[in-house]
Amino acid sequence: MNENTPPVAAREHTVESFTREFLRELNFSQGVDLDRASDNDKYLALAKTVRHYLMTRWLETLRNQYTDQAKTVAYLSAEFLLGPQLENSMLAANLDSIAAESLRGLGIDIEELRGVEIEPGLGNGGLGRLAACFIDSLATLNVPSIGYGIRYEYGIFRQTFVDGKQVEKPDDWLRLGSPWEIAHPENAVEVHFGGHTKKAHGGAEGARAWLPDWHVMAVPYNYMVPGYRNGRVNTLRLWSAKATRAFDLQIFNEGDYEEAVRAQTFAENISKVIYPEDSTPQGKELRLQQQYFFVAASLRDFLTNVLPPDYPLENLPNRVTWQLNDTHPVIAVPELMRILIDERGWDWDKAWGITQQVFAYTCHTLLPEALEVWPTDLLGKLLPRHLEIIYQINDEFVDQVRAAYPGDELRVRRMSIVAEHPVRAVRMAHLATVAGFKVNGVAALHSKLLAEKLLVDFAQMWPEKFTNVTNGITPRRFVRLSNPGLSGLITEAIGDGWITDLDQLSRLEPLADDAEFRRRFREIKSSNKVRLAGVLAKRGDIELAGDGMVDAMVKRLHEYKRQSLKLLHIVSVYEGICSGRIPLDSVTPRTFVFGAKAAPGYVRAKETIELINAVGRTINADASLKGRLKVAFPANYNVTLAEVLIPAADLSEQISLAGKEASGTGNMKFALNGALTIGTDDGANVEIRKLVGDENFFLFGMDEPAAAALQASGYHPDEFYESDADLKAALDMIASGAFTGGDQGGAVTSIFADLTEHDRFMALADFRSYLDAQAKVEAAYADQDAWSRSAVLNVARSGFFSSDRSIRDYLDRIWKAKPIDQNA
Ligand code: Z2T
Repeated sequence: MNENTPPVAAREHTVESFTREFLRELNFSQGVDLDRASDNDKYLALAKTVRHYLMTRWLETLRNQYTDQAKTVAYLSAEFLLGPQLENSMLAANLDSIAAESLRGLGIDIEELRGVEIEPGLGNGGLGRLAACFIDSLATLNVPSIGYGIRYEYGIFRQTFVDGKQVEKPDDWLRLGSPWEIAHPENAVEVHFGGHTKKAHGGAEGARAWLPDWHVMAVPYNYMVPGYRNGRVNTLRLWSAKATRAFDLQIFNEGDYEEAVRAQTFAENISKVIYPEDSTPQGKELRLQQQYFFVAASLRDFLTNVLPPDYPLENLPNRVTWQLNDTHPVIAVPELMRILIDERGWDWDKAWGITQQVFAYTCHTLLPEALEVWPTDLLGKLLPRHLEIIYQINDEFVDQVRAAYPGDELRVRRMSIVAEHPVRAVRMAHLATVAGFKVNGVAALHSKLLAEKLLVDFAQMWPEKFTNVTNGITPRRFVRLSNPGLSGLITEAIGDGWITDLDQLSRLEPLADDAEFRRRFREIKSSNKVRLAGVLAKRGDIELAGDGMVDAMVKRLHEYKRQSLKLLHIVSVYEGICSGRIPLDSVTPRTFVFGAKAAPGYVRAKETIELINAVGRTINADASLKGRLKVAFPANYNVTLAEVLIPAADLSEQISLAGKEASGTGNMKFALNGALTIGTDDGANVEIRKLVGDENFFLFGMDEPAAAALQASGYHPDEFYESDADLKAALDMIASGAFTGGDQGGAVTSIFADLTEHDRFMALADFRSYLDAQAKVEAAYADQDAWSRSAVLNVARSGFFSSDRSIRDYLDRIWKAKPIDQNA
């Protein structure tokens, strides 16, 4: 790029100018005039207009990235769950009111247009959404950074319910075109697969030649990542697979047209669809292809397009940290080694010395079954050279362990990157931990348990490698945009500095004691409930229990998260009403809201959904419970729905078995929007409770040591079933078929049997304590004014959970990179 490129003229921030640009887009991009324009035309024209306003800043940021030579954070993630882009872009560009006024002048309702946008669902849940929050904060904090990921043609499936059962539909999110991306086919990168290796001619000692037998092109699509009104627009670069001309031409020339087309489809499948498992990887070959595909393209892109030509890679650690978002991108480690040794001719030790300084690894789980392991058969077939490199990394590592712990062969076997049983396989978390200069967990408890349990051997060997960075969420999207009412109230009280400095929320503390402030807070909550009710009514005829409590449990469906425990609570209340144990008029009016997708192959999770819907159907049909109890389970929970649900919630359910949820980030969103949490001592709940105070949090259940002890001593869920009459009554009611039209088979038997016989996540053991905590919730909610006080204190004391703070922690503890002073 030419340093003397003149800056592009910025668009004028006026209504007139905006209107002119908008109409121009409508006419010249969409090819329609206003009278004929469909909502989609108008949405696309609006989106492109907004994008044009940010374009100058984007070009400027890119130019600076190239000339400043600053250390860059490259965030490698297989998922970026971005959520809708329009509003966020308008907010960042400070165009929200100008755009609204401009469109109003043209007789267009901007709210309608918002409804047209299909969110890019390029993630499963927490991990993908975290990546999206992080790039928002990186841009807002003025950190030179770039996100690298995959442009899946189909995002996370669209969930529908048929007879209460989950049915997945493809998420064809690109069908109407996406105005937020710019393709750069001219920058496509070749990515190779398969074949074999042989001794290199010449080259360094240990260099090998890789003779791959197929390849695909990785075509980059750039997305803007605007900082909040700070003039920085970073880049998110997502890769799409495209068959090469050579690939199909060769076969075509051999005369086999059909085979040529098939081959093309095969190659382009790589970025076709996201794997829908959250925390339980499937170990499929296509997934490994996806991982190597985006990682190889990203490293190549960084080395050739971000670094200047002939950049001495000895200095790489001064220019980049490649942050590995879980193990999905860990194949980057042998890829960099391959580049340095086989392509650049470095010797092994020099290459390893640099490699060990540029990668850092974030672990997101504590479940052993969630750790990725790739059978060497599969890895060797797809990436033969990488497997050789991994073996050599492991040989040296194992020697190091033996030297540090002579005679401790059990330890060597536990730590080895290559496992021998049940099949020979590469443990990606071990590779990441060996290669990374830092390993972090995502909440204080998680990081502690990582170092004491899951990765204990590594933490003993390299204690200084291990650190914590507690997750966070972006206050721009999850407060400012999604909760305009609360944002207005906060800004009126303390100014708008909180949007980029969330600790300022502490200045709201005194207002918790201000009756008028609490009244207005309640008023906002209740109008947020009206907004939610409108959306739910449209989305599937779902009703709320009047203006009663909104009690929300939204997250992926997983046994460890214990949606089944929530269900037992609901059934217990219903059973109590039916049996007369609980007087109807003593029950707090409440809507239990669920949002949860189950991985398509996760049978127990799907059965749980079926049962929740069955219980919901029964309760919702009971006329005597109208205005008192409702179960709302809208299908297809996603970022768009989160943005209307969370601001309306009074109670946040965070009820995983202690020691299983790495962090949680939904928990933070709820607290920041003034919901109180009922939760276990798990993940980031621990930190939330400490900050908001015990009196503003409903804690229940075993803590991690207690849970581990019970598990170790032999857990017998039937003992809880037999000894707790309410628990037994609830489970028996389910088993009787009361919610399933008398059917006692299928999901009913399966879940009943599992809970009473196995109950891996000890829901039954925590049931009584959970019920007691729910009783406290009801008592507290009866005093609305005191509840609001607690809610306001939750807001005031949750500033810590800004992803801006998380990013500052990464900068200090891991990246050693600095924000750029924009005005310097
Ligand atoms: C995921 O969303 C999470 C962990 C995973 O472990 C995989 C996926 Cl796709 C391999 C979640 C955690 O379950 C959650 O506790 C955490 O808050 C989130 O990642 C972000 O760190």
